[in-house]
Amino acid sequence: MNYEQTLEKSKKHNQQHLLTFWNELDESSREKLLDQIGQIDFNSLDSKIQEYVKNSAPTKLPSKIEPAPVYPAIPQTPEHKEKFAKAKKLGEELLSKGKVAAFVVAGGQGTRLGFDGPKGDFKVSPIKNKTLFQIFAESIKAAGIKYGFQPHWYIMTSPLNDEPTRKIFKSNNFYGLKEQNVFFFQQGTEVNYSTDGKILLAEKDTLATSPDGHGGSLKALYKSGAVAEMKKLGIEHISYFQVDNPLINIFDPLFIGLHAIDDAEMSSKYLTKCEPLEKVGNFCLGDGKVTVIEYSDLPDELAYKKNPDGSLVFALGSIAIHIISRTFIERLNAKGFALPYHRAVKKIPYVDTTSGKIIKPEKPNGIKLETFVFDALPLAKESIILETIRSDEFAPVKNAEGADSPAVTKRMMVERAAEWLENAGIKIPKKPDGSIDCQIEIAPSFALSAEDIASKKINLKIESGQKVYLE
Ligand code: UD2
Repeated sequence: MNYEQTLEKSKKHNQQHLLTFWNELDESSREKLLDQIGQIDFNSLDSKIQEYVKNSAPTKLPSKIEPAPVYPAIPQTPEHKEKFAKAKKLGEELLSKGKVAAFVVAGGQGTRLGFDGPKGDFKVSPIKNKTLFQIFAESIKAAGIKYGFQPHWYIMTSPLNDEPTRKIFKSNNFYGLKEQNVFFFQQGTEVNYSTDGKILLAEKDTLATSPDGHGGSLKALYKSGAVAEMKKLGIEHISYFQVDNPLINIFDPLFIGLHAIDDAEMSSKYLTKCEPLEKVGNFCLGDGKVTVIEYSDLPDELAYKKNPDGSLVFALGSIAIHIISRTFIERLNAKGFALPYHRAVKKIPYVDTTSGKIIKPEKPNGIKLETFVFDALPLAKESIILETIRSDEFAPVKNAEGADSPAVTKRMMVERAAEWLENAGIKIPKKPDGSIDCQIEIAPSFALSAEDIASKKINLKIESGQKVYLE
């Protein structure tokens, strides 16, 4: 679109303020601005603003919300026992044939942690101070060796952190992975709005934008060519995880196998919530479909609802661990699909179109729209949910202090390592209150699971206060 066409389109949709500074801009700034405005989908803009930007009503919930069926972590019936054994074997086979890729969403900003830089570069391991990226990379490499395949890792960044993320990998020699097996791609962005539905300018020639949420990964995987590459490589399943959780079991044969045996398109792991309002999504059956309702959207009466035995009816916490079939992403993108937007009221710096000055607001002044990956679950023809155990697989680093802080994550890393060793008969020194009286860090190259340790028959004596690093 040229200037006249852009002005006309913008006027038609009440966004002509975007061209306020046209006369002040040089040729390249003008081109840049026209290009950005040209990327706006004006056909859907008005309804999007009406439905999501101006409308602060809570997210629409399904009319019927029921607990979702799940697989427990430990099979309880003979049928399940048999199925789990088969699934695990199948998962191992799929892994050894290189049919599964790792995929981390790392486009977020990590604002709550107060860490300046890509969150994956945050140092978190208790003894060696390894970063999240290093722990994931070492786990991926170790799984490749364990199951005998060439592991591929897909990393989604955003325009905010793409360059620094790539640099970090380069300067760390890809943490021992093959450079050609690590595929970076950027997620999309969404423009930001004032509360009355005007798109904000970040600069006189630049629209205010932000990453489009981890739901954007389902489009970005496709658009970036990652999915096409996977197809060429024979990769069928994608192991999706978040950048903040160093305990993630990236290549879990049981989970992969159950997903494959049940012909699922998108599967999830859950853990039992530790309290009704824990800040994790809730797996439910929404109008008969597996659905996640975010903690902030689940009505209190459901969050607190109890079974006769006192347990929570809606106790299935979503921890953002999924297996996604490659063909599911292909199917969604070939037909075109849209995930619902979630609205966040934020402080967004903007250019005041009257004064031309950049305003850095002290209070939230605008709207960012994001999509969430779990909103794709109801679009899947089949979807399974497998229980995982918190101490085994979930210790996200989110806040600088308190719950989900680095201190908690480090402690949980030590506790998991201690439990794995204890299971293998190694004595762990404890304080009188039962807490662990030593530091232990297990490198992924040494073991990826309790089973790995048990099979090693190690002989180890740990003294109180000792630091033990196993690699
Ligand atoms: C997420 C889930 C929550 C629970 C929890 C577990 C949502 C809305 N909630 O909460 O239900 O599962 O995690 O830890 O997801 N990211 C991107 N691009 C974006 C935004 C986020 O890549 O545009 C990545 C981000 O880098 C991180 C992950 O998505 O790896 C989660 O983002 P978050 O920290 O904002 O999610 P949180 O803690 O609100």
